[in-house]
Amino acid sequence: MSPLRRLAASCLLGSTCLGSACGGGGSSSPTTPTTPVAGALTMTVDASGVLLPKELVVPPGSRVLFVNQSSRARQVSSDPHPDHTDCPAINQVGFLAPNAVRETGNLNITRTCGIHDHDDPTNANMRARIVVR
Ligand SMILES: [Cu+2]
Repeated sequence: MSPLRRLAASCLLGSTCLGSACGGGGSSSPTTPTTPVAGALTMTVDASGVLLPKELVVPPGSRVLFVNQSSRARQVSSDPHPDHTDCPAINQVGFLAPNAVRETGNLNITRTCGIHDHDDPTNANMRARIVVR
């Protein structure tokens, strides 16, 4: 069996198909996924209303998917509240209905981007940050 075929076979059988062996996860890919994929740059509001992870480190030029698994709508915004000027690309997510998935713009500037729910700005559960570096 060729090495290539063995790779393919192990990917079908194994649970470790997220590594470089199976490709497709290249950071240079310009494709924009429409559904969250394991290993993708994703932040999720879980069912209990907690935005996770609390810190996500991404390279410049990245986009991050926001997924709302909670039962109420969110207004995903860059810090500082209420001006939202630190990382305007995050404001592109904006209104996020329950079960909605939306994407930031390109996070081109290396800096730390605080995130909050503009409709609930003091809710610590909805605070997190993206570190662009
Ligand atoms: Cu705000």
